[in-house]
Amino acid sequence: MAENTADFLLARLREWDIHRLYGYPGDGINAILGAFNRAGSDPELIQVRHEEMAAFMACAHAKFTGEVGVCMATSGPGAIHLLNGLYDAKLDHQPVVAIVGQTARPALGGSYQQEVDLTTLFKDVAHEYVEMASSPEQMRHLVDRAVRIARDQRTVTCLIIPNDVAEMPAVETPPRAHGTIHSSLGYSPPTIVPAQADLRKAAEALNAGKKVAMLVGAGALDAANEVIEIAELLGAGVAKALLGKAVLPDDLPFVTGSIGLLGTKPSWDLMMDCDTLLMVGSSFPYSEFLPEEGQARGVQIDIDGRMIGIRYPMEVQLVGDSKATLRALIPLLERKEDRSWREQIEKNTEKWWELMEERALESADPINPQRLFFELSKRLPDNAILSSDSGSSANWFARDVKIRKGMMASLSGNLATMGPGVPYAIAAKFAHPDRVAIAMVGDGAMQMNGLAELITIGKYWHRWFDPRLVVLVLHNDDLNQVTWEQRAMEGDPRYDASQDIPDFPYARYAELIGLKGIRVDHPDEIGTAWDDALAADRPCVLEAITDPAVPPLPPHITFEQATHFAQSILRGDSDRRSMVTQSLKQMVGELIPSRH
Ligand SMILES: Cc1ncc(C[n+]2csc(CCOP(=O)(O)OP(=O)(O)O)c2C)c(N)n1
Ligand SMILES: [Mg+2]
Repeated sequence: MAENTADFLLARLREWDIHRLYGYPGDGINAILGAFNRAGSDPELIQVRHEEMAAFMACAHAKFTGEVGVCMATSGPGAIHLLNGLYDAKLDHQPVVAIVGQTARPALGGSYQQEVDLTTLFKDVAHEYVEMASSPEQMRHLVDRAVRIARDQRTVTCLIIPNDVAEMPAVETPPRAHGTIHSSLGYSPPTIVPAQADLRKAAEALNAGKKVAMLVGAGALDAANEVIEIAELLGAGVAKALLGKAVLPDDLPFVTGSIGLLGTKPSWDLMMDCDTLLMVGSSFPYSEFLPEEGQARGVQIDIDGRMIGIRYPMEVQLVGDSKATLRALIPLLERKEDRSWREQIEKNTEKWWELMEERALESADPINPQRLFFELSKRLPDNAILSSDSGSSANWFARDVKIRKGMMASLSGNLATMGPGVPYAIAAKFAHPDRVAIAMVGDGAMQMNGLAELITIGKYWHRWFDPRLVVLVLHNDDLNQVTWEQRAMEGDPRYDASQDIPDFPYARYAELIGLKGIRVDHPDEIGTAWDDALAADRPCVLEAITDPAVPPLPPHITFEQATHFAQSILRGDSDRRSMVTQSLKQMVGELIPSRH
């Protein structure tokens, strides 16, 4: 029997198979912390440096396990700190429960210290379910509903628990009386398959096409075999949205890699030339990278009816599980005998990887960032879990990292917030302590929060069966992604006041707190640096001094972008000389036929 309501809260979470929460203390949740103390280590509380990190970790837990992630913070400031990480989870459709404290009930409404209207604050991010406990009888159904709704809706839910309610004696079973709720544990997701008539319509469109393009996203992560089988039948190429990077390995010849601004040329060609588009589990947003309206017949599969038919006018819209729906489609599809489209895609893709290698091996001052990702690809340990931050690293992660079967990879896809790189890797280690985690992070993101979270790594790494967690830091003293956006989108020169960031010794700092630190400033050292980082007996910060003048080029350059680029030079960009040299070097490979 649980002692008080806080003990019962933890007991109920345990019954839901939740054994780890990420959080930070405060007097709004002291009763819950007391219950943690009594609970031993089940559930365990992982203490972060900032509540936003706890929310990122809960989100990453969901992404890397498929389970519900849980984070916890105190009332007022702690609760407010969670928000950005919770939006990351909400926008990427991850089930996360946030548990926050609140001022004791007798003081509510009294402008009491740290009193914030939390129901209103969380009403947007947790709009599917945000509730405050005002009596112990509610605790059972509040937990049951918060967890179940998070899973069923793949979203964020929130429980607000005033500290005095948490201290009250538990009521595990509410009295059978008018005005009480009698809830239960458990949730099994249904398998949703569209109606046969709709599947037949989809098959008719796909069978009629001569040039089929597939685009897969995070919704297809457990449907790799089906995606491959259908791509084989249809002679299709497959492009991957950023969150779907791990759907298919990059060593398959018909996988054209990522799509969009961070995407590849063969993905661009695939979309521009196709006559049929099959989109599976993706809400990839940029229409200019999809076929023109009317160019292709569209078939879309998504588990969420709200996400159907909003990116491209789709002829057949199938609401269903990607795996089950693709499985049901397979018997209706005819194998395309003419393989010339497929052969063209494979040729384009092969050429692209050659170009990637050429670009990566171009010299820079001192290190060309692409070289780091190119060298990493060759050395990626089996089953590695990769995370990227938002910044130029996301470009190289998307384009240059050759992912293999069995790996996982994620980033903040839809919110595209800075900051998740390191916390995602930490959550990966807690969820899979026997796998290597690798975070790819800019120096701006390290200074924003990554450096502080290295302290969390320092606190916990001894617990991990395999202690290897590598944080690659792109040290370019620049907020580079935005610097290039200022040039290419606005035609503005680099605005030094907003873009320069302070120099900092990332590797030395890692050593100072007991981690391994490696600093590289010469391209010839990169291979050995990765070997050492991946062979280390503890987490490692691999700090690479990279050249901010290497452009994260989109897969094709529009006339408008080229004009803006020229304008930014004419308007006196502080880095214009090296930026022009590097841009030319990077584009040469595309203009001159491959040397291979
Ligand atoms: C919280 C947040 N603030 C600002 C941005 C806008 N932003 C996107 S990338 C970026 C620069 C990141 O710089 P850094 O981490 O140094 O990576 P780099 O691009 O230099 O490799 C900025 C400011 C954002 N996405 N999220
Ligand atoms: Mg930077």
